Amino acid sequence: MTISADHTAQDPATNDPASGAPTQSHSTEDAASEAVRKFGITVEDYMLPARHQIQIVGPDGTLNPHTEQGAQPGHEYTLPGDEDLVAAYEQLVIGRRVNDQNSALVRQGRMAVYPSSHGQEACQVAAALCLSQGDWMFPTYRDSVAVMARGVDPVQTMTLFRGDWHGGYNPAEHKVGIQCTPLTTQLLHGVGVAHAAKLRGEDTVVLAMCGDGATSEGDFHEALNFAAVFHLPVVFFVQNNQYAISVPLAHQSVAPSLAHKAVGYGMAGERVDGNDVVALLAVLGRAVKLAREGSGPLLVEAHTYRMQAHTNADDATRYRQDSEVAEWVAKDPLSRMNTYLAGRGLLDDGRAAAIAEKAEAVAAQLRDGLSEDVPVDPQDLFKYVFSTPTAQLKEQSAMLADELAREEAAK
Ligand SMILES: Cc1ncc(C[n+]2csc(CCOP(=O)(O)OP(=O)(O)O)c2C)c(N)n1
Ligand SMILES: [Mg+2]
Repeated sequence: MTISADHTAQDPATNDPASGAPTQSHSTEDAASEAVRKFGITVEDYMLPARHQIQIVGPDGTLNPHTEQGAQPGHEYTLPGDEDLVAAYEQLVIGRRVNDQNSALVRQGRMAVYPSSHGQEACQVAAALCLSQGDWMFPTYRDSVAVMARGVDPVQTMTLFRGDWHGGYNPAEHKVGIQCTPLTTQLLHGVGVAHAAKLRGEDTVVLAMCGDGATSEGDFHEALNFAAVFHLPVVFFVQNNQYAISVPLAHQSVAPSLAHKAVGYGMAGERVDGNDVVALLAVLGRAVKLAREGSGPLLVEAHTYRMQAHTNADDATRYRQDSEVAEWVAKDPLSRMNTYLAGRGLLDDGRAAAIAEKAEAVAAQLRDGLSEDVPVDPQDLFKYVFSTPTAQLKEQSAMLADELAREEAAK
Protein backbone atom coordinates (compact mmCIF):
# COMPACT_ATOMS: atom_id res chain seq x y z
CA MET A 1 0.00 0.00 0.00
CA THR A 2 1.32 3.44 -0.83
CA ILE A 3 0.19 6.64 0.74
CA SER A 4 1.08 9.62 -1.34
CA ALA A 5 2.38 12.61 0.54
CA ASP A 6 2.22 15.02 -2.33
CA HIS A 7 -1.32 15.13 -3.66
CA THR A 8 -3.29 18.23 -2.80
CA ALA A 9 -5.58 17.65 0.12
CA GLN A 10 -9.15 18.80 0.21
CA ASP A 11 -9.45 21.68 2.61
CA PRO A 12 -12.07 20.69 5.19
CA ALA A 13 -12.38 24.31 6.29
CA THR A 14 -15.17 25.34 3.97
CA ASN A 15 -17.39 25.41 7.08
CA ASP A 16 -18.29 28.44 9.08
CA PRO A 17 -15.27 29.29 11.27
CA ALA A 18 -17.65 30.42 14.01
CA SER A 19 -18.73 26.78 14.35
CA GLY A 20 -15.22 25.92 15.45
CA ALA A 21 -14.30 24.25 12.18
CA PRO A 22 -10.62 24.48 11.32
CA THR A 23 -9.75 27.70 9.51
CA GLN A 24 -6.83 26.05 7.82
CA SER A 25 -6.41 22.59 6.44
CA HIS A 26 -5.08 19.88 8.73
CA SER A 27 -5.01 16.99 6.34
CA THR A 28 -3.41 13.59 6.61
CA GLU A 29 -0.57 14.98 4.56
CA ASP A 30 0.08 17.80 7.01
CA ALA A 31 0.35 15.49 10.01
CA ALA A 32 2.34 12.89 8.13
CA SER A 33 4.69 15.32 6.43
CA GLU A 34 5.36 16.96 9.76
CA ALA A 35 6.31 13.55 11.16
CA VAL A 36 8.33 12.76 8.09
CA ARG A 37 10.30 15.96 8.63
CA LYS A 38 10.56 15.44 12.38
CA PHE A 39 11.58 11.78 12.42
CA GLY A 40 13.11 11.44 8.96
CA ILE A 41 10.81 8.56 8.00
CA THR A 42 8.45 7.78 5.13
CA VAL A 43 4.75 8.61 5.24
CA GLU A 44 3.94 4.89 5.24
CA ASP A 45 6.18 4.37 8.25
CA TYR A 46 4.33 7.11 10.09
CA MET A 47 0.77 6.15 9.21
CA LEU A 48 0.76 2.36 9.17
CA PRO A 49 1.09 0.21 12.26
CA ALA A 50 4.32 -1.71 12.78
CA ARG A 51 4.58 -5.02 10.92
CA HIS A 52 4.37 -6.83 14.28
CA GLN A 53 2.87 -5.87 17.60
CA ILE A 54 5.26 -3.74 19.60
CA GLN A 55 6.59 -5.91 22.41
CA ILE A 56 9.40 -4.95 24.76
CA VAL A 57 9.15 -7.65 27.43
CA GLY A 58 8.23 -11.14 26.22
CA PRO A 59 5.88 -13.59 27.99
CA ASP A 60 8.86 -15.21 29.76
CA GLY A 61 9.77 -11.88 31.36
CA THR A 62 12.91 -11.21 29.34
CA LEU A 63 13.67 -8.12 27.32
CA ASN A 64 13.14 -8.66 23.61
CA PRO A 65 16.08 -8.27 21.31
CA HIS A 66 15.83 -4.90 19.58
CA THR A 67 14.71 -6.33 16.22
CA GLU A 68 11.71 -8.09 17.74
CA GLN A 69 10.37 -4.94 19.31
CA GLY A 70 8.91 -3.87 16.00
CA ALA A 71 11.81 -1.45 15.77
CA GLN A 72 11.30 -0.47 12.18
CA PRO A 73 11.62 3.16 11.15
CA GLY A 74 9.00 5.29 12.85
CA HIS A 75 8.24 2.62 15.43
CA GLU A 76 11.17 2.84 17.81
CA TYR A 77 10.22 3.10 21.46
CA THR A 78 12.28 3.83 24.51
CA LEU A 79 12.18 1.87 27.72
CA PRO A 80 10.29 3.74 30.48
CA GLY A 81 12.25 4.64 33.64
CA ASP A 82 12.67 2.21 36.54
CA GLU A 83 10.36 4.10 38.89
CA ASP A 84 7.59 4.13 36.28
CA LEU A 85 7.98 0.40 35.79
CA VAL A 86 7.70 -0.37 39.49
CA ALA A 87 4.71 2.00 39.81
CA ALA A 88 3.05 0.17 36.91
CA TYR A 89 3.70 -3.20 38.55
CA GLU A 90 2.11 -1.97 41.78
CA GLN A 91 -1.01 -0.94 39.85
CA LEU A 92 -1.07 -4.30 38.05
CA VAL A 93 -1.13 -6.15 41.35
CA ILE A 94 -3.83 -3.85 42.74
CA GLY A 95 -5.82 -4.20 39.49
CA ARG A 96 -5.76 -8.00 39.61
CA ARG A 97 -6.85 -7.95 43.26
CA VAL A 98 -9.67 -5.52 42.39
CA ASN A 99 -10.86 -7.80 39.58
CA ASP A 100 -10.91 -10.84 41.84
CA GLN A 101 -12.58 -8.96 44.68
CA ASN A 102 -15.29 -7.50 42.48
CA SER A 103 -16.08 -10.88 40.94
CA ALA A 104 -16.49 -12.26 44.47
CA LEU A 105 -18.74 -9.34 45.47
CA VAL A 106 -21.02 -10.08 42.51
CA ARG A 107 -21.33 -13.70 43.61
CA GLN A 108 -22.21 -12.46 47.10
CA GLY A 109 -24.97 -10.27 45.68
CA ARG A 110 -23.27 -7.04 46.72
CA MET A 111 -22.89 -5.87 43.14
CA ALA A 112 -25.28 -6.27 40.22
CA VAL A 113 -22.75 -6.91 37.49
CA TYR A 114 -18.99 -6.85 36.92
CA PRO A 115 -17.27 -6.90 33.54
CA SER A 116 -13.88 -8.17 34.66
CA SER A 117 -10.63 -6.99 33.09
CA HIS A 118 -8.72 -9.99 34.49
CA GLY A 119 -5.93 -10.52 31.96
CA GLN A 120 -6.24 -6.99 30.59
CA GLU A 121 -4.68 -5.24 33.59
CA ALA A 122 -1.64 -4.06 31.61
CA CYS A 123 -3.91 -2.08 29.28
CA GLN A 124 -5.86 -0.72 32.22
CA VAL A 125 -2.81 0.47 34.09
CA ALA A 126 -1.01 1.96 31.09
CA ALA A 127 -4.17 3.86 30.09
CA ALA A 128 -4.12 5.67 33.42
CA LEU A 129 -0.37 6.16 33.74
CA CYS A 130 0.17 7.62 30.27
CA LEU A 131 -2.02 10.64 31.06
CA SER A 132 -1.16 13.89 32.81
CA GLN A 133 -3.39 15.42 35.44
CA GLY A 134 -5.18 17.79 33.06
CA ASP A 135 -5.93 15.07 30.49
CA TRP A 136 -9.24 13.24 30.15
CA MET A 137 -10.04 9.53 30.06
CA PHE A 138 -13.24 8.14 28.52
CA PRO A 139 -13.57 4.53 29.69
CA THR A 140 -15.93 1.64 28.87
CA TYR A 141 -17.79 -0.57 31.33
CA ARG A 142 -14.75 -2.91 31.39
CA ASP A 143 -12.28 -0.21 32.43
CA SER A 144 -12.92 0.07 36.19
CA VAL A 145 -9.29 -0.75 36.98
CA ALA A 146 -8.13 2.08 34.68
CA VAL A 147 -10.54 4.46 36.41
CA MET A 148 -9.16 3.52 39.84
CA ALA A 149 -5.55 3.69 38.60
CA ARG A 150 -6.35 7.24 37.50
CA GLY A 151 -7.14 8.02 41.14
CA VAL A 152 -10.91 7.67 41.47
CA ASP A 153 -11.96 6.16 44.80
CA PRO A 154 -12.55 2.39 44.39
CA VAL A 155 -15.98 2.38 46.06
CA GLN A 156 -17.11 5.43 44.08
CA THR A 157 -15.93 3.67 40.92
CA MET A 158 -17.99 0.59 41.66
CA THR A 159 -21.18 2.45 42.64
CA LEU A 160 -22.43 2.26 39.05
CA PHE A 161 -22.13 -1.54 39.11
CA ARG A 162 -24.04 -1.84 42.36
CA GLY A 163 -26.93 -0.60 40.26
CA ASP A 164 -28.29 2.08 42.52
CA TRP A 165 -26.86 5.16 40.86
CA HIS A 166 -25.83 6.33 37.40
CA GLY A 167 -22.24 6.77 38.56
CA GLY A 168 -20.38 7.30 41.80
CA TYR A 169 -17.89 10.04 40.95
CA ASN A 170 -17.85 13.50 39.50
CA PRO A 171 -16.35 13.24 35.99
CA ALA A 172 -15.23 16.87 36.01
CA GLU A 173 -13.32 16.45 39.28
CA HIS A 174 -11.30 13.47 38.06
CA LYS A 175 -11.37 14.17 34.33
CA VAL A 176 -12.74 10.69 33.81
CA GLY A 177 -15.99 10.14 31.91
CA ILE A 178 -18.63 7.91 33.47
CA GLN A 179 -18.07 4.31 32.38
CA CYS A 180 -20.23 3.76 29.33
CA THR A 181 -22.40 0.73 28.59
CA PRO A 182 -23.79 1.87 25.22
CA LEU A 183 -20.85 0.96 22.98
CA THR A 184 -18.72 3.85 21.68
CA THR A 185 -20.84 6.77 22.80
CA GLN A 186 -17.88 7.66 25.01
CA LEU A 187 -15.66 8.13 21.97
CA LEU A 188 -17.90 10.94 20.79
CA HIS A 189 -17.95 12.48 24.26
CA GLY A 190 -14.16 12.31 24.29
CA VAL A 191 -13.85 13.91 20.86
CA GLY A 192 -16.20 16.69 21.99
CA VAL A 193 -14.07 17.39 25.06
CA ALA A 194 -10.93 17.45 22.90
CA HIS A 195 -12.60 19.85 20.48
CA ALA A 196 -13.62 22.16 23.33
CA ALA A 197 -10.14 22.03 24.85
CA LYS A 198 -8.58 22.92 21.51
CA LEU A 199 -10.93 25.87 21.03
CA ARG A 200 -10.00 27.09 24.51
CA GLY A 201 -6.30 26.75 23.76
CA GLU A 202 -5.73 24.14 26.50
CA ASP A 203 -3.13 21.42 26.01
CA THR A 204 -5.46 18.62 27.13
CA VAL A 205 -5.14 15.17 25.58
CA VAL A 206 -8.11 12.80 25.57
CA LEU A 207 -7.71 9.03 25.83
CA ALA A 208 -10.87 7.50 24.36
CA MET A 209 -11.21 3.78 25.03
CA CYS A 210 -13.21 1.01 23.35
CA GLY A 211 -13.18 -2.71 22.63
CA ASP A 212 -12.66 -4.67 19.41
CA GLY A 213 -16.39 -5.26 18.90
CA ALA A 214 -17.09 -1.57 19.37
CA THR A 215 -15.05 -0.74 16.26
CA SER A 216 -18.04 -1.95 14.19
CA GLU A 217 -20.29 0.77 15.60
CA GLY A 218 -21.24 3.83 13.57
CA ASP A 219 -20.16 6.07 16.44
CA PHE A 220 -16.61 4.70 16.10
CA HIS A 221 -16.49 5.96 12.51
CA GLU A 222 -17.97 9.34 13.38
CA ALA A 223 -15.62 9.87 16.31
CA LEU A 224 -12.49 8.99 14.37
CA ASN A 225 -13.45 10.98 11.30
CA PHE A 226 -14.39 14.10 13.28
CA ALA A 227 -11.22 13.92 15.37
CA ALA A 228 -9.07 13.56 12.25
CA VAL A 229 -10.75 16.34 10.25
CA PHE A 230 -10.60 18.72 13.21
CA HIS A 231 -7.06 17.57 14.03
CA LEU A 232 -7.92 16.93 17.67
CA PRO A 233 -5.60 15.70 20.43
CA VAL A 234 -7.25 12.30 20.93
CA VAL A 235 -5.64 8.92 21.42
CA PHE A 236 -8.14 6.19 20.54
CA PHE A 237 -7.23 3.11 22.55
CA VAL A 238 -8.76 -0.15 21.37
CA GLN A 239 -8.41 -3.13 23.68
CA ASN A 240 -8.72 -6.05 21.33
CA ASN A 241 -9.52 -8.87 23.75
CA GLN A 242 -10.56 -11.10 20.83
CA TYR A 243 -14.28 -11.24 21.63
CA ALA A 244 -17.42 -9.12 21.67
CA ILE A 245 -19.33 -11.28 24.14
CA SER A 246 -19.53 -14.51 22.07
CA VAL A 247 -18.51 -12.99 18.73
CA PRO A 248 -14.85 -13.64 17.88
CA LEU A 249 -12.80 -10.97 16.12
CA ALA A 250 -12.80 -12.91 12.82
CA HIS A 251 -16.58 -12.41 12.63
CA GLN A 252 -16.25 -8.74 13.49
CA SER A 253 -13.58 -7.48 11.11
CA VAL A 254 -11.32 -8.77 8.35
CA ALA A 255 -9.07 -5.70 8.37
CA PRO A 256 -5.35 -6.65 8.53
CA SER A 257 -5.52 -5.30 12.10
CA LEU A 258 -7.78 -2.87 13.91
CA ALA A 259 -4.85 -0.45 14.02
CA HIS A 260 -4.93 -0.36 10.21
CA LYS A 261 -8.35 1.28 10.39
CA ALA A 262 -6.61 4.49 11.44
CA VAL A 263 -5.09 5.18 8.04
CA GLY A 264 -8.52 5.38 6.41
CA TYR A 265 -9.28 8.36 8.61
CA GLY A 266 -5.93 9.99 8.03
CA MET A 267 -4.36 9.21 11.36
CA ALA A 268 -1.46 7.04 12.43
CA GLY A 269 -2.16 3.60 13.90
CA GLU A 270 0.00 1.38 16.07
CA ARG A 271 -0.39 -2.12 17.48
CA VAL A 272 1.08 -3.32 20.72
CA ASP A 273 1.19 -6.43 22.86
CA GLY A 274 -1.59 -5.65 25.33
CA ASN A 275 -0.14 -7.95 27.99
CA ASP A 276 3.21 -6.15 28.03
CA VAL A 277 2.80 -3.14 30.28
CA VAL A 278 6.28 -1.88 29.36
CA ALA A 279 5.40 -1.73 25.66
CA LEU A 280 2.02 -0.19 26.46
CA LEU A 281 3.61 2.56 28.53
CA ALA A 282 6.05 3.28 25.72
CA VAL A 283 3.48 3.24 22.89
CA LEU A 284 0.67 5.07 24.67
CA GLY A 285 3.17 7.49 26.21
CA ARG A 286 4.46 8.45 22.78
CA ALA A 287 0.95 8.68 21.32
CA VAL A 288 -0.11 11.06 24.10
CA LYS A 289 3.03 13.13 23.58
CA LEU A 290 2.46 13.39 19.82
CA ALA A 291 -1.20 14.30 20.31
CA ARG A 292 -0.19 17.01 22.80
CA GLU A 293 2.39 18.38 20.40
CA GLY A 294 -0.29 18.84 17.76
CA SER A 295 0.11 15.77 15.57
CA GLY A 296 -3.65 15.19 15.62
CA PRO A 297 -5.37 11.98 16.72
CA LEU A 298 -3.78 8.51 16.82
CA LEU A 299 -5.13 5.00 17.21
CA VAL A 300 -3.48 2.33 19.35
CA GLU A 301 -4.68 -1.27 19.25
CA ALA A 302 -3.62 -3.54 22.11
CA HIS A 303 -3.78 -7.31 21.61
CA THR A 304 -4.96 -8.88 24.81
CA TYR A 305 -7.45 -11.46 26.07
CA ARG A 306 -10.48 -11.47 28.34
CA MET A 307 -9.58 -14.36 30.67
CA GLN A 308 -13.02 -14.59 32.24
CA ALA A 309 -16.58 -14.50 30.95
CA HIS A 310 -17.93 -11.25 29.43
CA THR A 311 -19.73 -10.57 32.73
CA ASN A 312 -21.13 -12.75 35.48
CA ALA A 313 -24.22 -13.15 33.24
CA ASP A 314 -22.20 -14.93 30.51
CA ASP A 315 -20.95 -18.51 30.12
CA ALA A 316 -17.75 -18.32 28.07
CA THR A 317 -17.42 -22.13 27.82
CA ARG A 318 -20.25 -22.06 25.26
CA TYR A 319 -18.15 -20.28 22.63
CA ARG A 320 -14.45 -20.83 23.35
CA GLN A 321 -12.12 -23.69 24.19
CA ASP A 322 -10.22 -24.11 27.47
CA SER A 323 -7.06 -24.69 25.42
CA GLU A 324 -7.35 -21.15 23.98
CA VAL A 325 -7.67 -19.67 27.46
CA ALA A 326 -4.68 -21.74 28.64
CA GLU A 327 -2.53 -20.26 25.87
CA TRP A 328 -3.19 -16.81 27.27
CA VAL A 329 -2.40 -17.85 30.86
CA ALA A 330 1.16 -18.21 29.62
CA LYS A 331 1.09 -14.58 28.43
CA ASP A 332 -0.15 -13.19 31.75
CA PRO A 333 0.75 -9.50 32.20
CA LEU A 334 1.53 -9.77 35.92
CA SER A 335 3.83 -12.77 35.98
CA ARG A 336 5.94 -11.48 33.08
CA MET A 337 6.41 -8.13 34.80
CA ASN A 338 7.22 -9.81 38.09
CA THR A 339 9.92 -11.93 36.39
CA TYR A 340 11.27 -8.95 34.46
CA LEU A 341 11.51 -6.63 37.46
CA ALA A 342 12.97 -9.31 39.74
CA GLY A 343 15.55 -10.12 37.06
CA ARG A 344 16.56 -6.46 36.94
CA GLY A 345 16.81 -6.27 40.72
CA LEU A 346 13.90 -3.81 40.92
CA LEU A 347 11.59 -6.06 42.92
CA ASP A 348 12.62 -7.93 46.03
CA ASP A 349 10.47 -9.86 48.52
CA GLY A 350 10.05 -6.85 50.81
CA ARG A 351 8.80 -4.59 48.03
CA ALA A 352 6.51 -7.32 46.66
CA ALA A 353 5.03 -7.85 50.14
CA ALA A 354 4.42 -4.10 50.57
CA ILE A 355 2.63 -3.98 47.20
CA ALA A 356 0.50 -7.03 48.09
CA GLU A 357 -0.45 -5.29 51.35
CA LYS A 358 -1.61 -2.19 49.44
CA ALA A 359 -3.71 -4.38 47.15
CA GLU A 360 -5.32 -6.08 50.16
CA ALA A 361 -6.18 -2.67 51.62
CA VAL A 362 -8.01 -1.72 48.39
CA ALA A 363 -9.88 -5.05 48.42
CA ALA A 364 -10.93 -4.44 52.04
CA GLN A 365 -12.10 -0.94 51.11
CA LEU A 366 -14.26 -2.45 48.34
CA ARG A 367 -15.70 -5.12 50.64
CA ASP A 368 -16.54 -2.58 53.35
CA GLY A 369 -17.91 0.07 51.01
CA LEU A 370 -20.02 -2.23 48.90
CA SER A 371 -21.41 -4.12 51.86
CA GLU A 372 -23.03 -0.95 53.18
CA ASP A 373 -26.70 -0.56 52.30
CA VAL A 374 -26.87 3.00 51.07
CA PRO A 375 -30.40 4.47 51.08
CA VAL A 376 -31.36 5.62 47.61
CA ASP A 377 -33.86 8.29 46.59
CA PRO A 378 -35.96 7.07 43.62
CA GLN A 379 -36.39 10.72 42.58
CA ASP A 380 -32.68 10.77 41.71
CA LEU A 381 -33.75 9.06 38.48
CA PHE A 382 -35.07 12.38 37.26
CA LYS A 383 -32.47 14.72 38.66
CA TYR A 384 -29.35 15.69 36.73
CA VAL A 385 -30.76 14.52 33.36
CA PHE A 386 -31.38 18.03 32.04
CA SER A 387 -30.57 21.32 33.77
CA THR A 388 -34.21 22.28 33.06
CA PRO A 389 -36.36 19.14 33.35
CA THR A 390 -38.66 18.40 30.40
CA ALA A 391 -42.44 18.39 30.87
CA GLN A 392 -42.43 14.62 30.43
CA LEU A 393 -39.83 14.07 33.15
CA LYS A 394 -41.73 16.41 35.49
CA GLU A 395 -44.90 14.41 34.89
CA GLN A 396 -43.15 11.08 35.54
CA SER A 397 -41.50 12.46 38.65
CA ALA A 398 -44.91 13.59 39.97
CA MET A 399 -46.40 10.16 39.27
CA LEU A 400 -43.58 8.50 41.21
CA ALA A 401 -44.00 10.94 44.13
CA ASP A 402 -47.73 10.17 44.21
CA GLU A 403 -47.13 6.41 44.20
CA LEU A 404 -44.53 6.63 46.95
CA ALA A 405 -46.89 8.79 49.07
CA ARG A 406 -49.70 6.26 48.63
CA GLU A 407 -47.38 3.39 49.56
CA GLU A 408 -46.32 5.30 52.69
CA ALA A 409 -49.96 6.01 53.66
CA ALA A 410 -50.84 2.34 53.27
CA LYS A 411 -48.18 1.24 55.78
C1 LIG B 1 -24.79 0.29 21.19
C2 LIG B 1 -24.72 -1.05 21.83
N1 LIG B 1 -24.96 -2.15 21.11
C3 LIG B 1 -24.91 -3.37 21.68
C4 LIG B 1 -24.62 -3.49 23.01
C5 LIG B 1 -24.58 -4.86 23.67
N2 LIG B 1 -23.22 -5.22 24.01
C6 LIG B 1 -22.75 -5.03 25.27
S1 LIG B 1 -21.14 -5.46 25.41
C7 LIG B 1 -21.06 -5.92 23.79
C8 LIG B 1 -19.76 -6.46 23.23
C9 LIG B 1 -18.70 -5.43 23.11
O1 LIG B 1 -17.48 -6.02 22.77
P1 LIG B 1 -16.13 -5.23 22.77
O2 LIG B 1 -16.32 -3.89 22.18
O3 LIG B 1 -15.12 -6.10 22.14
O4 LIG B 1 -15.80 -4.99 24.31
P2 LIG B 1 -15.46 -6.07 25.46
O5 LIG B 1 -16.76 -6.39 26.14
O6 LIG B 1 -14.87 -7.27 24.82
O7 LIG B 1 -14.55 -5.38 26.38
C10 LIG B 1 -22.28 -5.75 23.16
C11 LIG B 1 -22.54 -6.08 21.75
C12 LIG B 1 -24.38 -2.32 23.74
N3 LIG B 1 -24.06 -2.32 25.03
N4 LIG B 1 -24.43 -1.10 23.13
MG1 LIG C 1 -13.80 -7.36 23.04
